[in-house]
Amino acid sequence: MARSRSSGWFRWINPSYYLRRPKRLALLFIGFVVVSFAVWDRQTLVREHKEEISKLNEELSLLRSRMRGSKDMLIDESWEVTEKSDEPPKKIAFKDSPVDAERREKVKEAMLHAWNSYVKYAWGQDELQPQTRNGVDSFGGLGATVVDSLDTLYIMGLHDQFKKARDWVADSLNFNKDYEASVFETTIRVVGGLLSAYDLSGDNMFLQKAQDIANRLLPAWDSPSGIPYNSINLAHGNPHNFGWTGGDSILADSGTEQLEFIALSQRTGDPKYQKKVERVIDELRKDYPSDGLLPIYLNPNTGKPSYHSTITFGAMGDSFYEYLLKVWIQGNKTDTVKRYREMWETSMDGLQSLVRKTSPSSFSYICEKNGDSLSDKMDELACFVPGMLALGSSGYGPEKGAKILSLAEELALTCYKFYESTPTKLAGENYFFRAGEDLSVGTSWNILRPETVESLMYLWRFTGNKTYQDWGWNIFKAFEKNSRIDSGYVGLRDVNTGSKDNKMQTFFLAETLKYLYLLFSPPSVISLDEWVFNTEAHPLRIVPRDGGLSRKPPSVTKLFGRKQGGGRERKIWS
Ligand code: DMJ
Repeated sequence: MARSRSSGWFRWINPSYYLRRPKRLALLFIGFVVVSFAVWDRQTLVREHKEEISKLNEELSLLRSRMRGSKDMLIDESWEVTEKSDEPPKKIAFKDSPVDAERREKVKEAMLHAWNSYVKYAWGQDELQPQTRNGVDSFGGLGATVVDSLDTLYIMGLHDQFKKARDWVADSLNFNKDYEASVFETTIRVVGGLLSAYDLSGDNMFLQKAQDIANRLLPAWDSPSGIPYNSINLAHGNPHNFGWTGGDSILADSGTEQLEFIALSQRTGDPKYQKKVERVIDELRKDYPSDGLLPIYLNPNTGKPSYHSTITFGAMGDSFYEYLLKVWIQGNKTDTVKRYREMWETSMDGLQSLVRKTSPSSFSYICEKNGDSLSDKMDELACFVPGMLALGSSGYGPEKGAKILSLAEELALTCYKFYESTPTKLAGENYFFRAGEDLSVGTSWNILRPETVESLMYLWRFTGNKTYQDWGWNIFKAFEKNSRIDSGYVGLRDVNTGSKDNKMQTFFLAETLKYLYLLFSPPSVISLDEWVFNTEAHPLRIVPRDGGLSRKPPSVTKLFGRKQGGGRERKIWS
């Protein structure tokens, strides 16, 4: 006999069964809630666990990279590193040493000499001409040396000098100049310098000044494509491109304002700066080449690259690639900025296709590319690449990260050879690589550029290998020997003969001396976890990108006590 539906198993899924038995209904509901919670909780745990594993892997990759070739590594005894991937690594710390302290004091003294010479002979003007002992306004009279030096003075603990520079900015810096300014140079030196001074000191005056000059630059982005025109009159606007580019915009000049303008939006609460500069990257991303390599000219009307022009990591290309990585870092490496990292990784694959080795010594170098052909030429400017690769290496998985760091180390060696191979031990502006000759100087001037010591600073921080400090020290000694004169520092017209030019470039104070100083300082001084350097070596504090725009940076750090030149970071307000 067939069992009735209500007496068989079917009654358990019949709603009327429960309506007649409310207690069972309640029990069933409670059971449902408990099971749902358990499932949700489990899934959350799994997700968190995965995130944790990915973080640990990143850290592991970094630590493994640091262990490679590290006989000279400065690992504090209280820290341990393990080779086994199943053992969680512990953090590396670097020891300060008397040698480091002595070296950074020497660099600080060099900064004082450069600064005092500028104050004495060129105060308030853009650049010092040390041989003729006068100043020259090569950036429209914006006190470029003062603004570019602010953060270096601060970081080195040169407080009186910083105060003098600060007061000049507050009282005398006037941007209302009938001058055709380079949007790129003005952004990286002036906007970057002022923002960095603001982040370090917390003095609101710097932020107001940065906003003033940025407002004057902003119409440069009003092109049909959003790719900026590279020159603008500071008093009257009227953006345009330099005549010598045939109306095109330059890649580096168009893609090297993102850090500064995003930082400005974060600090003022006004999104207009960020919008302009992010549109540039979004425009370039639409048709991004599969090798990530863009030529140096862009059409501001169509937003398209001019593919007949050169592809290079040197002049006019360089910092576009640098900023893809650094905007990702500035944005806390979140999903919001993931596209920057993706573009950067694509470009780094492209970069590897340009790497060749010299003969007979197998030094790695980066070629330039014209159409389909590679030319065996590399600018010293491209020597920022090893530092950039080191900085970006930890964002890869362990294997790729190690490979990228290894390439960084190979390229850094080549850049050091640029210096070591000349009679003055200072690098020329560019190099050619002919079979059987390794490397030979092309353009033979040296204008006190920072790129190689910048890379040495990153490599030392990421590998702990003291060799990079020693190389930096050798370069510093060569500057002291060849470029230092009684009235400042000059470049060389020719690194073979040592004949001198008549200019103390502002980036010597902003970058070269700062990176050298940091090369001999503990990594906690301007920690790379908290700061990101713009391309003129101005550190910008990393703040939450999506956590609301703040008027003040979240905390400001006083790096050194008044008297000493070294030590731990100390918060002065937060
Ligand atoms: C600096 O102004 C910047 O580093 C820029 O990115 C490249 N050129 C100089 C230094 O050489």
